Amino acid sequence: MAYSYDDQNIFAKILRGDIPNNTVFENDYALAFRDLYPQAPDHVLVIPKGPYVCYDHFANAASDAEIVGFTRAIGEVCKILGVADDAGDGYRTIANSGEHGVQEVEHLHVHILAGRPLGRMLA
Ligand code: D5M
Repeated sequence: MAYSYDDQNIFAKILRGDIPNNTVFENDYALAFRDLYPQAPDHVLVIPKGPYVCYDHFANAASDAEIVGFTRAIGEVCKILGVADDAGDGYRTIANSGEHGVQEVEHLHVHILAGRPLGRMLA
């Protein structure tokens, strides 16, 4: 079944400039901004600019350019946060999807958490 995208979700409004955000990085295909309710000293959300609900939607429907641009944005944010390469202390990426993934906002977003030991977490 295809995904239906609700363009009234909060991240669509951020992309349209209807509500403000604390931007960390932007390119043609992605926007990265600080999470409003940070769970770590650095907590950044990276979203594609296209209308994708979750990761599998994006991975299956987005163009190669969108996928590359989005992935590069994650790499750039890691550099900006100082967690890229061997020099950094590490970080965690999470993309919650659907009901079981407890996804609140139905526009794909990858969380990047850094700045403290994050503990072991697989679920
Ligand atoms: O996470 C959704 C995340 O989105 C959650 O960590 C809060 C964050 N959030 C909600 N509204 C905003 C705004 N306006 N700016 C920044 N961050 C926001 P999920 O993975 O869907 O549970």
